[in-house]
Amino acid sequence: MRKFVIEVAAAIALTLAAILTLASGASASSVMVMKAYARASATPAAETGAAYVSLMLHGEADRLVAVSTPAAKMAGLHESRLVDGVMKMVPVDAIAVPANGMLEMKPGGYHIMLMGLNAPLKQGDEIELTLTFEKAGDVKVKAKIGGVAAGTD
Ligand SMILES: [Cu+2]
Repeated sequence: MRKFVIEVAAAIALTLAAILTLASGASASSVMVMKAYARASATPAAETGAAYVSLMLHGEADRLVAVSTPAAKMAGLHESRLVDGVMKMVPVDAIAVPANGMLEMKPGGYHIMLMGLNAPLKQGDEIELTLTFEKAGDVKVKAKIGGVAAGTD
C-alpha cells in the first residue's frame, strides 16, 4: 500500500513537471555549445580531420542532422564503433539529443569528420562549424584546433 502511494505521488509529480514544461513555452529547443575543438593535421598532406563538439539542449529533444565548414569540402557525422573487435568509423545520418540532454562528441565516439581539407589544420587556429538541427536550425560554432591527439591527451 505504501509503495503504491509513493508511485502515485511520483506519477503526479512527473505529470506536473510535464505540464510546467509545456506551460513555460519550452516548445523550441535551444542549443548551448560547451566545448568545440578540432585536431591538428599530423602532416601537411592530410586530407581528413576530426572535430568534436559538446553541447546541451535546453528544451525538447532534437536531432543533429548535418554539419558543414568552410575548412573542408565536406563534413559529416561519424561514429567510431567496435565492430568484431576492430574500431571502425561509421557515417551516421543523425545524432539524437534527448530533451534537456547532452551530446558529447569525443575520440572513440561521435565526431565530425572533415573530408577534403582546404588547408592543413594548424594548432592554435580556429575553424567554423555550422551544426544543423532538425528543430533548432543552424548553430554556428568556432572550434579551436588543438594538438594532433586533442581530446585524448
Ligand atoms: Cu570519422
